[in-house]
Formats: sequence, C-alpha cells, structure tokens
Amino acid sequence: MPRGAEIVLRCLRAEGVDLVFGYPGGAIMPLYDALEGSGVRHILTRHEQGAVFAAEGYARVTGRVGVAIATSGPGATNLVTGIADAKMDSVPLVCITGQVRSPLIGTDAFQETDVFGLTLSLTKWSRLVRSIEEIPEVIAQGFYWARSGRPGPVVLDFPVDMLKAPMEFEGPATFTPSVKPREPYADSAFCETLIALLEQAKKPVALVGAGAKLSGAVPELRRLLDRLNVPTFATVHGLGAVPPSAPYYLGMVGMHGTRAANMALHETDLLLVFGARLDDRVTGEPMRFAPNARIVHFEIDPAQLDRVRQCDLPVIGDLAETIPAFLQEAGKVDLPDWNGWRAAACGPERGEPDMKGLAQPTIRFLDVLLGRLPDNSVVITDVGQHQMWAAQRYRSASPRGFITSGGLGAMGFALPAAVGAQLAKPGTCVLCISGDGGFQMNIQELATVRRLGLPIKLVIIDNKYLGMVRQWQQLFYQRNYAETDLSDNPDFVEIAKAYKIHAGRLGEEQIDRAGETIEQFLRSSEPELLVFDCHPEANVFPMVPSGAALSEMVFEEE
Ligand SMILES: Cc1ncc(C[n+]2csc(CCOP(=O)(O)OP(=O)(O)O)c2C)c(N)n1
Ligand SMILES: [Mg+2]
Repeated sequence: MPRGAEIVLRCLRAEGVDLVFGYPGGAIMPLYDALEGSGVRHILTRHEQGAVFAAEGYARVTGRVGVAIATSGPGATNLVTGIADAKMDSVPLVCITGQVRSPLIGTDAFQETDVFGLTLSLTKWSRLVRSIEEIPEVIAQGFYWARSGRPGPVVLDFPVDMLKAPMEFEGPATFTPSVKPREPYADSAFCETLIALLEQAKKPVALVGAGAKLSGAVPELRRLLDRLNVPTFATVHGLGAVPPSAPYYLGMVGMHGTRAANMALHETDLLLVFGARLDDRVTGEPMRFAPNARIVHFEIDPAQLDRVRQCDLPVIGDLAETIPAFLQEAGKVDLPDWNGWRAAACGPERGEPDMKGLAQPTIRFLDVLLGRLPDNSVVITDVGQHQMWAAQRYRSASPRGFITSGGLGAMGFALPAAVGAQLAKPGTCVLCISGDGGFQMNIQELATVRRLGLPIKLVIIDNKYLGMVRQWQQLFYQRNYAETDLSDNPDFVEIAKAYKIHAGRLGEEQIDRAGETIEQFLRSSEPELLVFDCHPEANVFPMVPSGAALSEMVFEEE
C-alpha cells in the first residue's frame, strides 16, 4: 500500500506538476523520501523564501501552478512573504508544508506553527489535512482554487503522520465546486450600455492591467484597442499587453508613469479598465482620481470592483469571454471619431521631458540592455528605483515578458524568481535586474543558479543606497538619509566569483562602450553578473507624490 507521501506526489503528477521548489526538514521528510522515481523534479533552493519566489517565477512565466515545499515551523514561516506576494499579484501557487504529528498539534511541539491560521488572510484556500483519506480530494481542490477565477495562493498543511501512513489508493480525485462559478456578465445588454457610453464620450481612455494578460485574451484585447483607437496605458503588470509601437499607447500609468498617461487618465470622461484593481500606485490620491470619468470595469473578481470609486458599468467575468463578446458588438457600430482627443493626449506637447539629471546614465544603460535582448526574453526586476526605471524603459510586446513584485513590492524577489523562470523556459533569455539592497535579501540563491548552471543574466544597479527610500527621504524628509546608506556593500563581483559565477562591473563613465560589454554579457551561455555603478543620488521621475492627484506629477529639477 502506498504511503501518504507517495499519494501526494501521485496527485501532484495528476495535476500536471513535474517541477517543485523546496527545502527539507523533519516534518516533511516522508515526502522527500518518496521523491525519487515519482516523476516530480525537486529543486533545492538555499532558503524557503527562495523556493516560494522561484515557484512564483515559474508560475508567472508559464501561467501554470507553481509549487513550493517546506517543513513545519521556520520552514513554513519562511514561505509567508511569497504567499502574500502571490495573493497580491494573482499568481497560482500551491504551498505544501509539513506539520508536526497530529496528536502533538496544539502542544507547542518542536517546530510547531499554526500555518493554517498564520496564512488564512493571505490564501485563496487552505487546509490542514486531518485524515489520510482526504489527501486526493484536498490536492484536487487546492489546485482548483489556485487556478480558478482570479488565480492565487493555496496552502496545504500535512501532519507528518499523514505522510507516513499507508492507504489503499484508488487514484487522484477531481474537484467540481458545489456552487457554480458566476456566469460572465457578457450578455448583449452590457454591450449595448457600453456602446452608448462610448457614443457619448468625448475623452475615452483604456487602462490595461494584469488581468488582461492572465486571461490569455491579449490578441482579442489588441484587436479591440485597435478598433477603439483611444489613448491607452498600462499598469506595471499590464506592460507587454499592448505593443508600445501602437499609435494610441502612452506607456505606464501611475506613480512613476508617463506624463501623457497620467494626464489622459486625469482628464478622461470614460475610463475602460481591463483587469486592474486600481490600487493607489495607479490612481494617485484615490479621492481625486479621474474626477470626471465614468468607469467601465472588466474584471473576473467581483471583490475588486468599486474599491476606489463605484464603477458605472461592471463587466464581471473572464476577460477571455467578455472582451471577444464586446469586440463582436463594437465591430458592428460606428463609434465616434476621437481624433482630436487622441491627438491632444498623445501629441508631442505631452511627450516626455528630456532625460536630464543624475539618472541619465543608468537609463541609457537600461535602454541599451533592454534594446539588445532577443525577442521573447523575460525581464525580472526586484523592488525599488531600478524596478521603476526598468518598467519605464521596457519596450517589448511580450505578455509574460515583464515580471515584478508589483502588489506586495517584496525585495529579494528577483533572483529566485529568475531561477524559476529560467527552469520553466530553458531556451529563453532571462534577465534579472536587482538593486544592491534587494540582491542581498536572497543572495544565497546564487548557489542554486550555479549548481543548475542556469544561464540567467544578472544585473545589479548599484547605487549604494536603499535608493527608493532614499529618494523619498530626499524629497519628503529633508534629505535625512536615515539608515539607507549601503556604502559598505560587499564587492558583488568578488561574491559572484566565490559562487563560481562570472562577473564584471560597468561604471557610469564607461557608458559609451556599454553596448560592447552588454553584447558579451548577453551572448554567454553561462550565468553572468554585471554590476552597474549608478549615481547614489539618482532619482526616478516623473513622480506622483503620495497623496497627490495624477495631474500633480513632479519632474527632475533642472
Ligand atoms: C522586504 C522589503 N523590505 C523593505 C522594503 C521597502 N523598500 C522599498 S524599495 C527599498 C529600497 C530598495 O533598495 P535597492 O534594492 O538597493 O533598490 P534601489 O531602490 O536602490 O534601486 C526598500 C527598502 C520592501 N519593499 N521590501
Ligand atoms: Mg540600491
């Protein structure tokens, strides 16, 4: 008779899982013992946070469920940041944790933590397994919830005795929810209302978020936007959904968005939202956001509606169904000609100011780097100034090509996420851009990169500061740079060498020959690290200060 651990692995295989990321320990040992021959490949990271971010990287580039495994207690608590991250950014994730033996639960046993309780507010669904018989059903249900609707994280906590016990196994289970998911709200009534709103609108705009990409509706969305031809912009997670070459595309919107996108969003009278939750980094001060706009919200998760302001027309359902439904109807009617508005919103007077200031060499470096990437590369960033510079300069039209911790903003994300992405896409160029602060949060994963020989291209934008925090200190705390100085950083080139990873450094003064260095860096089939020395006081502009409306952007001082 198979043991619980073998049943878990067979159920994982039935869900299509062949790659998992994890770190062993006492309460999860039976699962590790059963790995060999299971058909599930396990990647040993060097920290559980590395495992969960790697599982996220895998999930974000493929759209498949990422799986992370950890032991009870400290192993499980080390997963928590990744679980929160997956919740915020709608990443399908199943975390499998070991738990102390069932009779010991609640006794403060060695390495006992109430993982179920701890992660309750962060998960879409979770379960502490109470009997071995329920294992197949729990796994089927966990994967169902991780994938379904708006994807998200699931935690399955297995007491070690469940993993050890034998059971008659009749095969993996399937799960169908007893309550039927809501039908898409895509009947002709919604199309008619929306067409009427469009006919009245003088200044319509479209905002593209993560949902547009997660739904797989990008081709239909592009056709719809071509048809509407209204000024269009993307959230950080919407980048890549609309080709930047589209004449109506204004770039990224929000706190560090383009002037054109922010002004168009401020002035619009009809805002079409495609799969974005309108958080404060996108809206600026929520009370003063798009003051004249009616809002039409295409969204799969009803809980995301009406958070900032009541929307006028909710379009609830998978965008893969609602966008094509509307595209069909919109194709039949003559929509007004918004040429004047588009010209005003997209015209040269709304163009970006010349790149001046201390960030200029870094931005030029990123332009050369991003410009030389092969098609369909994956760019992964960490969190901070480098993240926003990279998002501002990202020019690709690849829907799963720009990956970042956007909702939670978790430093330390990029390096392990790149591990997961590169394993998911072995032939693809994976570029990982980190700050000097965030890189040190999961620096240990260099060992994983080396051991697996992953040809990840690692870049550190080294400004010797917790740059984004320092920028806020400069602008809003009278330059009191309290505890953001990283001038005693280690020599990252030497660190990489200790991990047997080839590394080099490029100074700002060498920017004119960056092309050559970058060519070499990208051409290598080995892991490579390139450290770029960024000016310590370079800033990200434009910026909408916290509490300001989108129209109140501040720019680089001249
Ligand atoms: C885990 C975590 N801790 C703290 C923060 C707050 N924070 C946001 S950006 C930032 C600075 C990041 O510094 P660095 O990695 O060097 O990137 P830079 O801004 O300099 O490009 C900090 C501390 C965070 N986002 N995540
Ligand atoms: Mg920094």
